[in-house]
Formats: sequence, structure tokens, C-alpha cells
Amino acid sequence: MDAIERIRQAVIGGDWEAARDAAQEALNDGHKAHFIMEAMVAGMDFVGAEWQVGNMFIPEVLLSARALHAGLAVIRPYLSDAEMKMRGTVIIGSVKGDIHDIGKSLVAMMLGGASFEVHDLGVDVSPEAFVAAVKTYKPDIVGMSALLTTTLPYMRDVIRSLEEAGLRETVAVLVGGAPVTQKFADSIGADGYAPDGATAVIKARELMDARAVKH
Ligand code: B1M
Repeated sequence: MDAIERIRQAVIGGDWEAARDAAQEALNDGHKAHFIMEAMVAGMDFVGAEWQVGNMFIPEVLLSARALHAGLAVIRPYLSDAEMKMRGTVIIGSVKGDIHDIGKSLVAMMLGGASFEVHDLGVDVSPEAFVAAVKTYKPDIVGMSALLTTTLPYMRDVIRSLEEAGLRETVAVLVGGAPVTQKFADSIGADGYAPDGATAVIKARELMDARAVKH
């Protein structure tokens, strides 16, 4: 079994030490960081599907998430290029009430790898905390992630809070997460929606281009 398959299996098996070691080995073997990340995401997708049909349980899913994070920590430096000019600044977080962080962290990492300066606010981020972070970091883009239908409405609340603070026009809002759709994004007045990390990078670049034209 090569290092790429081992890392996928390590994520599925929830073995963080094996995930960490296989990620390092895959890098040593010359695999690109994005390729290694895809293997980890494939492992997590499998875990999600197994959980949905009742073949895996929450503790196992948590161990898989931990293994994925251990692998991500190894490849993270290879996805960012500090010497490249930053394309723009992004703050990103999972909205209030939502503690799912795997997809959000992947998107943050991919944006970092695409030369954005990324400030990850973490999970369960309140509208007030998003507003405070906009004041602190003065980002170009506010990224929000939600995985639960019950936390989706907080995306709208964040946009309202930005409006009330007079900050809405200073940022572009990008939203994503499994239950988010383009229709929902339009309905809350977001500037962009992306179904996955790769599209999030494309959208973020488009939003930056639109800002350059506007300013
Ligand atoms: Co939760 N969970 N979970 N969960 N969980 C889901 C989301 C669920 C679909 C499972 C199910 O029932 N089939 C379901 C939501 C149903 C719904 O509301 N529609 C669910 C539920 C119900 C719950 C709890 C309520 C369960 C309970 O306690 N009864 C609870 C809620 C906790 C809370 O947030 N308050 C809960 C808890 C958990 C765990 C803690 C066990 C764990 C999270 C661990 C962690 O994140 N550290 C967990 C997990 C792992 C999942 C599943 C299995 C996997 C999610 C994941 O990480 N996917 C998930 C089922 C599934 O998706 N098959 C499920 C992999 C990840 C790479 O994909 O996050 O979609 P994703 O991110 C993608 C895209 O969505 C997109 O790009 C990412 C990368 O490609 N994207 C963006 C994400 N954010 C973006 C932002 C962008 C752009 C794109 O721009 C800014």
C-alpha cells in the first residue's frame, strides 16, 4: 500500500499518528500537498457516508476528524507560499451554534494555499465576533461555513450585523457548507457561494477581481 492509500486508510481508521506519518511519507515521496489533501478528504467522505448509513458512530467519526487534522498539520506549510504576494485577506468561521470545522478548515487551508491571508476564527462564531474580526483584520472577504440546517439562519444574521455596523460595503461575503445552495446565498444577500474548497478559491479570486474593478 503506498503512502497515499495509507493516509486515506488512516483517516478512515481514525489513527492520527498513522495519518501524520503517512502524510510526511507522501511528501517525502514527492506527492503534491493538494494530492495528499484529496486523499484525506476522500477518506473523510467515506467516513461521512458510513456514518449516514449507521456503519460508523460519532466517536469513530471524531477520531477520523482528528486524524485528518493531524495529516493537514503536516501538509499545511506546503500549501502556502509565504513569499508570494497575498491576493487578499479573508476571515472565515463556522457560524454560531455550528461546531463542524473540517470543511471550513479545508477551505481556509486552500485559500491560504492560493495566497490569501487567512484568519480562521474557528467554530461557533457569533455575528458579534464576525463584526469584531472585520474591525480587527479589515478583510476583503468574510467567509462563513454552516453544516446544519439549524445554523444556516445565522449567516443572514452576520450579514445584518455587518450592515448595522456600517461594514457591509467594505467586504465581500462568501458562504458554503453542505446545506448551503446558490439560491440560499442569493436570498441572504451573500456575494458568493461555493460547494467545495476548490470552487471557494475560484470564487474568492472572482470576488477580489470584482472589488478591484469597484474601487
Ligand atoms: Co455532524 N452532521 N452533527 N458532526 N456531521 C452532518 C453535517 C449531517 C449531515 C449528518 C447527517 O445527519 N447525515 C447532519 C446535519 C443535518 C442537517 O442539519 N442538514 C449532522 C448533525 C445532525 C450533527 C449533530 C446535530 C448530531 C447530534 O449531535 N445529534 C451535531 C451538531 C454539532 C454542532 O455543530 N452543534 C453534529 C456533530 C458532529 C461531530 C462533532 C460528531 C462531527 C464534527 C467534527 C468536526 O468537524 N470537528 C460531525 C461530522 C464529522 C459530520 C459529517 C459526518 C461529516 C462533515 C464533514 O466534516 N465532512 C456530516 C455528514 C456528511 O457530510 N456526510 C455531518 C467533510 C468535509 C470535508 O465536508 O464540511 O461539507 P464539508 O465541507 C466542504 C463543503 O461543504 C464546502 O467545502 C468543504 C470542502 O470541500 N464548504 C465551504 C464548507 N464550508 C465552506 C465555506 C465556504 C465555501 C465552501 O466559503 C466560506
